[in-house]
Amino acid sequence: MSFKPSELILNSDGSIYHLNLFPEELAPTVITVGDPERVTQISKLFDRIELKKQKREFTIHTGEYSGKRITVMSTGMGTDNIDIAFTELDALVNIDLKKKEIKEELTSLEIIRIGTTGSIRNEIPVDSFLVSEKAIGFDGLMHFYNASAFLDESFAHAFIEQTQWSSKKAKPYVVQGDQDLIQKMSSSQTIPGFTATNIGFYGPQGRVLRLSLADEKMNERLNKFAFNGQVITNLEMETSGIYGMSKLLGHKAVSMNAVVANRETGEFSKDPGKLMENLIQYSLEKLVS
Ligand code: R1P
Ligand code: URA
Repeated sequence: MSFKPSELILNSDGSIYHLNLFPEELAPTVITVGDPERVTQISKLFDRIELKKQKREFTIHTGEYSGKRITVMSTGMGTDNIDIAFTELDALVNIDLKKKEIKEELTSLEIIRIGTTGSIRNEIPVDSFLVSEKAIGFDGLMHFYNASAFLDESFAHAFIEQTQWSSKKAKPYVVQGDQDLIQKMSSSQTIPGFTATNIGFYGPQGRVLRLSLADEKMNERLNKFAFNGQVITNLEMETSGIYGMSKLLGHKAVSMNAVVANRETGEFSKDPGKLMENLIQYSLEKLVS
């Protein structure tokens, strides 16, 4: 089967539509970050940089760190961008862009998100590192795909019941990260977490500035929720999409979080820049260890 031009979209030079990249420009290990400026913060630690590209929110550098070829790219904020970024990353390795056909032999990428998060638990303080073992997505992305084979339905069901989740919102979905990669990136310096991903930073994460919330008790209910001994630890905006798209496409993913805020204590990191710098250094070292 050959893809129609409207489905697999290429730029006039033959690169993939949004990422603006050619297959040979992508490394087998990909670090994704929300903030385009974080790409430079990471690639400046590389021993060499072979490529720099930028289109929309996607800033992409490919280079080498301690002998490992790595692509670092920004996705901007939210799982809507993750759908685009991950579909095109996969197309770069698993679709022959010239023949417009799926390759017979598929390649699995190693993908590491390095991002910020807000803890919803007293015992997970600001300035700590959290590795997401699982994610619960409130974003609905997985419901557009045939993902039933790996979504944890009993967990999602328990969550809906316990939190009285409104049916006006997308049905939550529960998905795991890659166990091997999680293990590789974890240590005594990291806290294991169960991450909730939502579609916004303010109302969707229970923040009130000038607008009142549809459910003022949402964060309290998230905090109280427990199933099979597991509790939700933190809130951010990409991990469920990253884990879901990776499972669908056959890639390995882990989400590394710098805890910049604690929603229980009301604290925010006094030096989020340094915290991120430390998480980047930690993650790069773990990746090549
Ligand atoms: C919100 O401030 C952003 O920060 C977190 C959230 O997931 C969202 O993208 O991640 P990044 O620091 O990677 O952007
Ligand atoms: N990123 C988020 O999405 N939420 C927070 O509270 C902090 C960082």
